[in-house]
Amino acid sequence: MNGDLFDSSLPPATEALAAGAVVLRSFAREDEARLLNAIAQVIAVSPLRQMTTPGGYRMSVAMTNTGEAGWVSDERGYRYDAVDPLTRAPWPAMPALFRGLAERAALQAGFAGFQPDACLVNRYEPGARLSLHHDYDERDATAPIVSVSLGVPARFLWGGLKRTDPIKRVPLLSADVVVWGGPSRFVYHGIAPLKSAHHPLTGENRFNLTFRKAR
Ligand code: MD3
Ligand code: FE
Repeated sequence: MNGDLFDSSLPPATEALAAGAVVLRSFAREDEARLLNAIAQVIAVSPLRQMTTPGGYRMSVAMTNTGEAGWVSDERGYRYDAVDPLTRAPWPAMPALFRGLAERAALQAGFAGFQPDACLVNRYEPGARLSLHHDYDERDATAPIVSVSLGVPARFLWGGLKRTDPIKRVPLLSADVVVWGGPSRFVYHGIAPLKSAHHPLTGENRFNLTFRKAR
């Protein structure tokens, strides 16, 4: 029973979601509190803000960035910019803790040498959602995207390469890390409206970090 060297009753450390997509459950557990502290420091410099889509809608998710490049959206479109349009200063430098976690997660998923230059910070309050989209503003299509979930659980919506492909729902819990590369890099995805819940470190909120190689 318990004498097995590899106890098959334990959940796998890495679980393949689809080709190129790997879930590392609880991968950020030991860093959770420090990651949230680092997020607070980033927000003190480049505040969270609800951006406007090119179609004129105000996003329910509040965002900021760290790194040499930051993702921005306004009525002119989506792009990466070295300067925060709100502060007119460069985005805060990517904390070493962020970078190290992203590199280790990518390596574990089979992407050695991942060097993110952008980290988008998303904050979900109850009811906030991210509608179905795909991320194709990044120049290097061979680099994966690494995402880190913190706080209140979310339901990740996982589609296919076409907007009309069927959608799976995958729970993402605090400290879960997902690496999206290869054929999964350009799938449609989103986050269902956040349910009211409480997390000891984030209260009602969920934070998500996405590490990208933007340029
Ligand atoms: C799959 N963020 O910032 S993380 C985004 O939880 C974004 O805030 C969501 O989608 C969030 O663009 C989902 C998971 C994620 C992020 C980027 C992906 C999955 C992805 C890019 C390609 C494929
Ligand atoms: Fe996305």
